[in-house]
Formats: sequence, C-alpha cells, structure tokens
Amino acid sequence: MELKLIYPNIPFWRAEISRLALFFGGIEFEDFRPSREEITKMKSNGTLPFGQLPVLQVDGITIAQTGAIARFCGKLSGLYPSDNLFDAAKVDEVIDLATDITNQIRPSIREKDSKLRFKMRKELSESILPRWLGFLEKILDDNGDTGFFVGGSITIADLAAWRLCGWISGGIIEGIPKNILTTFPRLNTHQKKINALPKIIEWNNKFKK
Ligand SMILES: N[C@@H](CCC(=O)N[C@@H](CS)C(=O)NCC(=O)O)C(=O)O
Repeated sequence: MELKLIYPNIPFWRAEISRLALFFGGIEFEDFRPSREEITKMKSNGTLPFGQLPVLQVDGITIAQTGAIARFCGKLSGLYPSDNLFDAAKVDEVIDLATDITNQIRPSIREKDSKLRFKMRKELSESILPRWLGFLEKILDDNGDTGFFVGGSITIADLAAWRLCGWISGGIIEGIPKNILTTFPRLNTHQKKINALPKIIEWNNKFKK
C-alpha cells in the first residue's frame, strides 16, 4: 500500500497524529510537506476534496478529515482499539475534543486587529482554555493511573492530546502563557510521559534544526 500524507512543514496535531502513528508502527509513507505555492495549486486542481489539509492518499485515492485519516493510520499501526468498541469511541472522543479546542483558538489566529486579538487571547487564557483543558484532564483522571487517555497503552488519542497541548503551552500562540497546563497535573504528567517515549525522541531528533 502506498501512503502519502500531505500537510505543511509544521508539527501541528492534525498531521502529527497520523505521521507519528505511522512512524510508531514502522509503516512507510511519503511525508509530503508542501509549500504555500504547492498548496494553492492543490486547492485549484482538485487534489484537496474540501480545500483543506491534511489529506492522505492511499494508492492514489484521497482521504480527507483529520479524524478519518488518524483512525486509518491508527488502525494500520495498532494505535487504535480494534476489538473494543467502547475504547474506540473514547479515542474518537479525544480527537473530537482536540478539534473543538482548536476551533476555540482559531478565530484569534485569524483576527488581524492586534488589540482585539489580545483581548481574545486573554479570555482564552483565563476562562475558555482552562475549561476545555479541564475536560481533557478529566478524561485522564477517569482512566486512572495508566497515564494514558484510553486503556492501558498509547493510542492516537494520546498523540492528538500531546501535540495539541504542546502547541497551546509552547509559547507560540502570543498571549497564551507557557504555564497554562500547570493547574492540570494529569495533563502535565502526560506531556512529560509522551515526550520521554523513545519513538517521540527519535522523531523529534529527525526534525531538529
Ligand atoms: N475539518 C478539517 C479541518 C482541517 C483544517 O482546518 N485545515 C486547515 C489547516 S490546519 C486548512 O486546510 N485551512 C485552509 C482552509 O481552510 O482554507 C479536518 O478535520 O481535517
């Protein structure tokens, strides 16, 4: 099976979840990271069914939507529960939550007026994100001391939440403090746990500048 995953050269969770799932599973794929010009071209020549990225091409046939791609890659790599409907649904829940949280932040990224943007980021930091991150914290809490979001081992839910929280607390979204996770002990520990996985270290080293 020939796999080509298409997303810009940034470690955003929407693409990293699938890139990493394939990497963890030792599954070969083309990690195509198009330039702006290439994206514009793909938007106009029909390569992107919904005009959005990521997309995954499987033997030349396109799958769009982050969750669909992630589940496909997770099933291939053994990072998506294959024999437990409940666990599979709980993994989906985390991925959908990551989408909801991203959608809370998105309007502030699109806002051109810096004053307004700052105001939006203040509200995100002080009330919106603490509330939504609290939902992620609760899922970890409900899963006991495994340290994972679902079941007793890593799934694509952990990859999604890890990269999402890494983005939110990474200091790159101006106005959102780096210490935003400190009041969420389970999420904090989860970040450290995933960061320390040998496969994650190996992956990060590949892209170190
Ligand atoms: N529903 C889509 C949303 C994907 C999405 O918003 N992708 C952004 C990049 S992170 C994009 O392609 N934006 C360009 C656009 O919407 O024109 C998914 O789940 O994959």
